[in-house]
Amino acid sequence: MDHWFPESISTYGADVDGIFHLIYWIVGFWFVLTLGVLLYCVVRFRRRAGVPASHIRGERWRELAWIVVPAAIVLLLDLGIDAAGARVWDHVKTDLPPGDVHLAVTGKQFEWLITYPGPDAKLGTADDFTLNSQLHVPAGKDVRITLRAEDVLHSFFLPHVRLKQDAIPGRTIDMWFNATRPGTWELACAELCGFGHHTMRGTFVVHAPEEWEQWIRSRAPSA
Ligand SMILES: [Cu+2]
Repeated sequence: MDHWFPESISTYGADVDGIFHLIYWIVGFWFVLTLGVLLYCVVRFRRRAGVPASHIRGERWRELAWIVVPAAIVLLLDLGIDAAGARVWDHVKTDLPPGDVHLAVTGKQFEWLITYPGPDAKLGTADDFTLNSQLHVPAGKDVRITLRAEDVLHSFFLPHVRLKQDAIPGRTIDMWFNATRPGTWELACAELCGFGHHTMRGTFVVHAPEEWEQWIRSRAPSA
């Protein structure tokens, strides 16, 4: 079933996919089961010539059990999904590591402004530089991104990393990921943000660690 998804290249990608599959199989099982029972009853108890309908008076406790027992099972399964989901949510969205590399990203109509710290690895200094919709990171490092929006809602989306975060005007939101596989992937805006929304598709390059320093130095403004 993994062919539904783009390749996963982040440390937590498999955890996020695991939650999807957990929900998929639980909901899928109940869907098939309930529709199966329904179809069975439709066929088994259909009207037939010469067979009179039987009169059933009903039994309160048995009927209650039909409702209460499946409801309890579904509730327990839901609590299981919540517990598993909360574990992954905390790891991805709540317990942010400080980050080996820190970038600032601003979404605006219609591009991502991505500010890099330059060779000194510090944001807010003279060697910072900004690129349009080109996200570069080193492989195997915790990347921390401070996200803002300049005008309307956008959504910063790295499908291969399994990271999606809304960018909200007036708010500063931190997020993180660790991309393990070098290559060129996709950066997208996942919130319909206006007429040029589709042009917010950018490139996302994961550099091998030894290439990274060199890349940062080659792009930094010469002092
Ligand atoms: Cu957008």
